[in-house]
Amino acid sequence: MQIGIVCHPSIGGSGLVATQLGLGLAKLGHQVHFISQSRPFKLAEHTKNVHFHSVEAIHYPLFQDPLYTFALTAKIVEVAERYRLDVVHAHYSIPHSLCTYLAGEISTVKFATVTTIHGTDVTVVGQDKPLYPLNQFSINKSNMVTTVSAFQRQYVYENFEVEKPIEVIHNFIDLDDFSPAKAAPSVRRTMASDDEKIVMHVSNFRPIKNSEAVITAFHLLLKRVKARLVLLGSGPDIEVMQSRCRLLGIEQQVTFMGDVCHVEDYLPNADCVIQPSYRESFSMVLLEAMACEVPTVSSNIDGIPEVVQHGVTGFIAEPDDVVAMADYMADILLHSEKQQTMGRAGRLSAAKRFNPDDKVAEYLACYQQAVSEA
Ligand code: GMT
Repeated sequence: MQIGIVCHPSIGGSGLVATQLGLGLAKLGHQVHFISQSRPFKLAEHTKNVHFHSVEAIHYPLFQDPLYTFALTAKIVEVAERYRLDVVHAHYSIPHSLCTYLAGEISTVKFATVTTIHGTDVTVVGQDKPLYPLNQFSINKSNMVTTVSAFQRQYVYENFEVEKPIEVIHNFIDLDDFSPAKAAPSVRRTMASDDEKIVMHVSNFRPIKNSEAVITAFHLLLKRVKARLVLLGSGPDIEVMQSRCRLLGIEQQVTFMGDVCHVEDYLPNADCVIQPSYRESFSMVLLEAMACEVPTVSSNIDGIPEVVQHGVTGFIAEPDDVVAMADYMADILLHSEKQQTMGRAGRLSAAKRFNPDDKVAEYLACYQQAVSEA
């Protein structure tokens, strides 16, 4: 098939899933065309069967903004006509789903459309009043709609008037990429001293990630375990977190790493991952930790219970129950056998339930159905 994939290129779950999917499809021999503002951060150059089409902003003195949505729509039309695309898959509905629909109306080559809803495109951004009807319209116009958890599907049914069935295809993980075998003492030593346990948190530090609970639970943990909190990523709440660390007098035990392109080099060195988000349609971070044999302590909201098996691969609690989270972390960090058993169970679960081969096959079946319905 000739497949177009429209995604956000920056560091984040939806672009990552789109990239992994495209690479999986290319491995099967399909021609995959990524259409995005810049090269998705995990998309290497010169990959067989993979093409990257950059969306150039439209600059004209009359316009105050670069008309990105028009530029994207025009690029989808151009790629569809030039390569005779069979299907265009929009990851994250805003603005990709509507641009894909418009491109389909304009293009002289007819292609099927698939939209994957990733989370904040319907729970946060998608709830924005002016955007809501556009989002609902484009979701309904897609030939097929998928989302990443059963929770997320139910959310869409309850909050949007959706006329068609939504298929759940869970996210997936490459177990070679995310592996305990990548744990490296040299990397670990850059983050913590030998006698410190490493608690890791990976985030875009937006309010829904509940950064405050990370710091408070870690502060409670420090009363029982010698540990270091390593924070990967950047975002608007970073400064608040830094001042909270200073206020609690724990700044020497917390390392802010900033954005890293290769989370897989850091995660296997962690002893436990904390993720107390208020919203999480799935949480790639938790799945990545599981693949690296790192037990997780997280909130129990949205799609998380579909990923984490409580008491088996990690522990879940109410997002603001910092006492429970500190207790769970202490339980993991003070009992190395438990840490190992849970870690192994996590990787096993990732291999069984979130396997790339199975998920790529599910998306392919979805494309075939979309083509037959277009
Ligand atoms: O978590 C974010 O804020 C980023 C967002 C994204 O679009 O990259 O992540 C969403 O999609 C990921 C991939 O499907 C999911 O693993 C995340 O749980 C989801 N985030 C939310 O629902 C808040």
